[in-house]
Amino acid sequence: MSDATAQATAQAAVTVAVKATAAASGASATERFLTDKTGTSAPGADTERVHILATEMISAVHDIVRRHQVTYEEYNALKSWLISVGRDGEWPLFLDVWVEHVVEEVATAARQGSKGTIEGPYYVPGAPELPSVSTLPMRDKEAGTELLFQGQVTSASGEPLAGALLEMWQADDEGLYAQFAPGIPEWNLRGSVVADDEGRFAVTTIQPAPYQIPTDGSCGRLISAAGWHAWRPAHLHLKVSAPGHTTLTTQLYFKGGTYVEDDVARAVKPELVIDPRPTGDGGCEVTHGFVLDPAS
Ligand code: MBD
Ligand code: FE
Repeated sequence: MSDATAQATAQAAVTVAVKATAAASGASATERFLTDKTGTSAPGADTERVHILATEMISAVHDIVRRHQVTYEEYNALKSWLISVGRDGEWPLFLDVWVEHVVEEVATAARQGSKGTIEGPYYVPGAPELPSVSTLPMRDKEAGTELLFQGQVTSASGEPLAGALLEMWQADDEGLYAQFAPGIPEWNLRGSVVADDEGRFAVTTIQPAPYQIPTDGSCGRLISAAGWHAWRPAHLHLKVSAPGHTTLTTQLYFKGGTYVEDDVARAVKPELVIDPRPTGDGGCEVTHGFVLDPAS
C-alpha cells in the first residue's frame, strides 16, 4: 500500500468512526433485527396466507405500472433503489417509517387500555435495570432540557401494577440514538425502570430532539427525490409490561413540537402528546400514566 493510499484508508476509517452515516446506523438496525426478531419474522408456514398476501402485493404493483404507464427508465430506477436499500441496511428503517403504523393499527384495534404506536428500528432489549425513582444513564453534561417524567401503571380495571417494567429509549439532544450512531455510550438514554409497589415511577431524563432520517442513505434519497421531509417529531419510546398483561409499545410526543402534526412515520396519536410544564429551575415535568390490557 502506498503512503497516499494508507493515509486515505486511515482517513476513511476515521470518518466512518465519527460520522453517523446512514450505512452505519442502517447496518446496526439490520443486525439488531436479525438478532432479536428472527423468531417472530420467520416465514409463516401457512401456504394459503402467504399465497394471498404475496399475490395481492404483486398485483398492486402491476396495477400501479398500468395506471401510471411506468417506463423502463422508472422500472430500472426502482430496481436500483431497492438494491441500495439492502446495501445500506435500511430495510428496518424503510419498513418502520412507511409501513409499521398500519400494522400497529391493525394489531391493536381491540385494545381497551392506553394507546400505543410503532416500535421503530432502535429498540434494544436488556437496558440497565433502574429503580422506580431514577435518572436514565446519560453523559456528564448531557445536552438538553431536563425532563421529569412520572406516573403510574395500572390495569384496565384500575389496579396498580406493582413492579411494572418501563423500558425507555430515546434520542439525545441531537436526535441520535445510542448503539445506532457512533461515539455515544452504549446505554445512553436507555433504561429498564421497575415501578414501585403501587406501579409508580419518576424518571429524570432530557427532552430528545426531533429525528431526521439519514440524508445520505436510500431512504433519504427517496425523500428528496419525492420532495418530502425527513423528520419525526421529538419522542420518548416506551415498552410497558407486567405479568399477566399485554405489553404496551408506545411513544410520547411534546405538545407544540415541530413535526408533531406532520410525522414522516405517521405514528402520532392525540393521546400520545404530553405537555410538560416548566419547573422553574430550567427543567420541566409531566405526569402521564399507562393502562395495560389483560394478556390475550
Ligand atoms: C425513529 O426514531 C423512529 O422512532 C422510527 C419509528 C423510525 C425511524 C426513527
Ligand atoms: Fe425513535
